[in-house]
Amino acid sequence: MDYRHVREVDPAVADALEGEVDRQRNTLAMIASENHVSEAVLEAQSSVLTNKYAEGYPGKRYYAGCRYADEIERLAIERAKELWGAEHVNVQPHSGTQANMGVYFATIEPGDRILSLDLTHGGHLSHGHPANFTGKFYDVEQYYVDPETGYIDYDALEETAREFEPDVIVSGYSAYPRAVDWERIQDVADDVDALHLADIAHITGLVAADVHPSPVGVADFVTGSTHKTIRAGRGGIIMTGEEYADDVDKSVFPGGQGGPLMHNIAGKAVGFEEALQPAFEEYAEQVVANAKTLAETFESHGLSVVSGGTDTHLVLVDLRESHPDLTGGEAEEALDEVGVVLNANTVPGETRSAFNPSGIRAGTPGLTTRGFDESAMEAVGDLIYRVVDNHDDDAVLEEASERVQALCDEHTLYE
Ligand code: DSN
Repeated sequence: MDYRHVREVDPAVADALEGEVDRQRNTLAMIASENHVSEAVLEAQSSVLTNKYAEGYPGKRYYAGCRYADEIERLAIERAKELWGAEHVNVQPHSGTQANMGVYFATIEPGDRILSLDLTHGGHLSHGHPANFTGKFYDVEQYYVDPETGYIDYDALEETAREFEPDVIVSGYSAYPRAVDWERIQDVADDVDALHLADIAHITGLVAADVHPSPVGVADFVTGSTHKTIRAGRGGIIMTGEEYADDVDKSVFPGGQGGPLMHNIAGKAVGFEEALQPAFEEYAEQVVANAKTLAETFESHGLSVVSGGTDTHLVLVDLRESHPDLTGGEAEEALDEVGVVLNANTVPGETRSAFNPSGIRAGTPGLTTRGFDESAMEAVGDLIYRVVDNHDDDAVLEEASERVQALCDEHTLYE
């Protein structure tokens, strides 16, 4: 990758950009929400569309000169409809959180009630956390996973919904490794006269490839991010039925955003086109197969995997049983030192703080993009275990760094 124009103007930023390319090439990106987009998506995202204002929607813009912006946004919408089977799609949200905001602003008023999964059990900030606008604007109640099984406690969710009478029930999660029973949650929502928002940010790609059940056509609203498992341009997306189309569109623009990031929408269009190819289904299947292998490898070493495995792209490890004196933050740091980049994460029944929790979360989308298969993933799982188990042994860390470099060299990126 060549940043020669940046270098001429700004060597400091050019150095950092080249450093980042180097970092991505020579480390294992296992943050579950990250991936490596193709060079085609990168080109589209860094295109001249960054210069263009296009408030409004295709065919109904507030500025002139939107011919190509219209063409690209229409392509992104049509491809998204084909990928997820949605009746109506809005590709303008700048992020997954902005997509959720678009749905809330279209449907509820400040003071209304949201029922969502607790953050420490796998929920998301934008589902009602007190530090987020959702926690400040709305009256929020939480549901939980069963602490014994790690699966969503659907019966308790139903009971809470009857007592709390929410206006919106949010499903879809950021650290929940199991398939979600969208129909069950929709039934609860129907029973208590609530709307159902399914946030598939993490699993958009898995749903598009049919390797995870789809909430589209089940939930009233489906939101997602476009740069995680779907591997397209960075941003968010909202899918809904025709009955909510106008409200959602008005809520995104002019309700919550101004000019759409047309260069990112170009990146979304290109990534969606890639995801429509048969190879993407193979990719998504491999993402899940790799995550299952990772979970099995961890368990074979005696690490406690939340819910006993995974149906998705992520594995959540609770370190408290196997390594009671090691925090997730310390594990994250030791792994980062050897080039395995993942994040410390809260676990169900968290006893430490959100800043230094008891677990680690590992995802397989990035490594699968680099061509890692089950046997390579087993090697990664062994390596992670060794580092966690010997986090203060310099010789082990040195050997692990060499192994990471060898794996990166075998699975090249952005050549
Ligand atoms: N930051 C993302 C994650 O890691 O889950 C969600 O926004």
